[in-house]
Amino acid sequence: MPECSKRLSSVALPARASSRAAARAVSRAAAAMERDGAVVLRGLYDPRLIRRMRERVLRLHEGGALLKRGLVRDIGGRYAAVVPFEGPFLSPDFYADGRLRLLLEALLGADYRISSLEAVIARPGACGQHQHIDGPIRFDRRVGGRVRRYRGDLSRLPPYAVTLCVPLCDLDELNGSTEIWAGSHKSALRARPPGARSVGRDFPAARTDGEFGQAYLFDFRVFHGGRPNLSREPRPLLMFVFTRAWYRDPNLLDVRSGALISPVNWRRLPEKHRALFLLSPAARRELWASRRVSAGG
Ligand SMILES: O=C(O)CCC(=O)C(=O)O
Ligand SMILES: [Fe+2]
Repeated sequence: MPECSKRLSSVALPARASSRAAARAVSRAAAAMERDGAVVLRGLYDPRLIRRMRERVLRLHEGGALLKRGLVRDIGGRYAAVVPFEGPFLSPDFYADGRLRLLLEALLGADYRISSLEAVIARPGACGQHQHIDGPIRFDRRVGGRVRRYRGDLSRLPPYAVTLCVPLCDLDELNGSTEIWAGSHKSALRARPPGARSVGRDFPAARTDGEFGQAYLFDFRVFHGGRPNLSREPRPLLMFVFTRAWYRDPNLLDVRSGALISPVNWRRLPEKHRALFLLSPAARRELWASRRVSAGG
């Protein structure tokens, strides 16, 4: 494991999105995302809101429903499960905070979407996660029975997906934060992606330890991995993924959607926020639905 030699930039967000100070903080955060592929955000959410989200996630975890109904992956004592937009997660302060919207628009364009909301629970004893990126884009083809890899360099592309991590507890040495190799997002889409050893050599590893209330945002292309949970408590972390409107997260290809909202709650969403949820099944139009159509009409 490489030495942890770097701290990520940490940006304090002022209370009001419409202030000059907010615009400056957002542009500092966007610059850190460009340079490091990750940034720590302070003051994004009211700790009371995070506490309500923590209670809900832990209740779903302890009762078993999170694992049973929402499971997306479960590896080495760490599982990720979809969390529906209900209760505290339905608060616009959570999904459409004005400062967050400004930052996401600066990274992903004005028509970005919510791709998924997951909780990642690292159980006591969970292993360290292998170093990975969350969603590569590849343009392989098969020609004459042989796979042809795309040889071009895509490393200068702007971001197409980002994850906002909201720890639902303090993160420390013992319970395991997310380790992020700062700056490595620029290398992930090279014609030849780097291996773990060269990522460890070329980019400093930064941890995201911090007190309850901080959040961190990272580019899908940055190399990262969850650290082991050596404590006696589960470590709950929200991973809230936003994407450009056209991008589909390969981690979700075998589940119906990672952005779940009931039809009733969808109809109750403020009109101005509905487009954020267009990837959820409740928002999608049915065409030729559930009716057998005979050729004769
Ligand atoms: O558990 C963590 O800290 C990170 C999890 C993660 O990167 C993932 O599940 O893709
Ligand atoms: Fe990941």
